[in-house]
Amino acid sequence: MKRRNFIKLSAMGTAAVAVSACENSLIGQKQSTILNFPISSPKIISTWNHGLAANNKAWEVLNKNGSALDAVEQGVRTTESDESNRSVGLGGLPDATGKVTLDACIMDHKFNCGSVSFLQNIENPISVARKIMEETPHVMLSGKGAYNFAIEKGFKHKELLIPETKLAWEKLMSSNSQKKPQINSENHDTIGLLAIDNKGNISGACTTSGWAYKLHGRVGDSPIIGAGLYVDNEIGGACATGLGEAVIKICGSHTVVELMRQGHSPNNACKLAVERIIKSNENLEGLQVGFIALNKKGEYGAYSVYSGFNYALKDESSNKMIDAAYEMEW
Ligand code: SD4
Repeated sequence: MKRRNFIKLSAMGTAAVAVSACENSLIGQKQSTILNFPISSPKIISTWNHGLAANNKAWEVLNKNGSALDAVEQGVRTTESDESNRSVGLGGLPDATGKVTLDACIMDHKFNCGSVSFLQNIENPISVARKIMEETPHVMLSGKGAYNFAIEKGFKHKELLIPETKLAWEKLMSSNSQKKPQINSENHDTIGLLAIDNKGNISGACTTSGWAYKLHGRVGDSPIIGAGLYVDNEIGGACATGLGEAVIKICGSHTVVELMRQGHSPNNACKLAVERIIKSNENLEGLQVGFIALNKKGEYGAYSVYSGFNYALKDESSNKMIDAAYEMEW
C-alpha cells in the first residue's frame, strides 16, 4: 500500500473507532469507494447495438469536457429520433390501440432524477424527463400531464406512429389470431445508457416505447427510478432492459447498484440480480431481462436471463459491441 493512502486509511480508521458501528461501516464504504479508487477516465456503456450510435453522440459531449448528464441525454436522443428503431421514440411500435406511448428517465450524480411515463406525441421524452428534474419539484409526470408540461416547455407535438408501424399494427389487429405477441427478445430493445465524465461523475438515461402492443396505459420499468435505471455516484450505475414487469418486481437497477456497494463486480452484481429475476418468476418462458452496470472505477459488466443480449462500450480507444454473459440459452 502506498504510504499516503496508508496514512489516509489509518486516519479514517482512528476516527471510525469513535463512532457507532453503523457509522463505522458507512465510513468503511467511503474508504473503498472514494479514497482507494483512482477516478475512471470517461467511459460509456449502453444496451443493444443502437447503443453504438448513442455512444458516439454521448462521446462528443464528453470529449468537449461536457458533463455525464449532458452526454447521456444527447446520446439517447439519437436513438429516440431514429425512425428505423422499433422500440424507442419515433418509429416505436404502438400499444394495442395503435398509440405510441413512451417511458423514460434520467438520473445525475447527485441523486437528482426526472421521469415521464405513458407520454404520447413527443419525440424526445428523455429531454422532458430532464426538464421535470430541473424545473419542477417532482420526479415523475405521466400521460396527459406530462404532454401538457412538455408543450408548455416548447416541445413540439409529433405523430410517432410511422407508416410501417401503423401497417404492422393494422395487420396484427386484423389477424384472427387470439395469441397476440408476447414481450420477448425480439420485440423490445430499450436503450439504457450510463456515462462517466472527466470529473469521474456518473449519470444515466433510459428510454423506450415499451412492450409492443401492450395494453393502453401500461407503464414498464424504464421510467421507474430504481427499476429501469439507478445511479449512486459513490458506487456506480445500472440500467435494465427486457420484461419491465419482472424488473420492477426486484427493483432491478437499484439492486445491481446495492450489490456493487457490497463489493461485487459489475458483472457479478448483474448476474446476482438476474438470479433474483429467475427466482421471482415461475414462468420463465420468453422472459428476457438484461442488466448493464458501470462502477466508479470504470469497471463494467452485463448479464441476462437468456442469450442474445449485447451492449455497446465506448472509451477513448474504441466503440464496440460485447455479448453479455447469460444464464440460459435462448
Ligand atoms: C419495458 N423494459 O417497457 C421495457 C422494454 C425493454 O428492451 O426493455 N425493452 O418493459
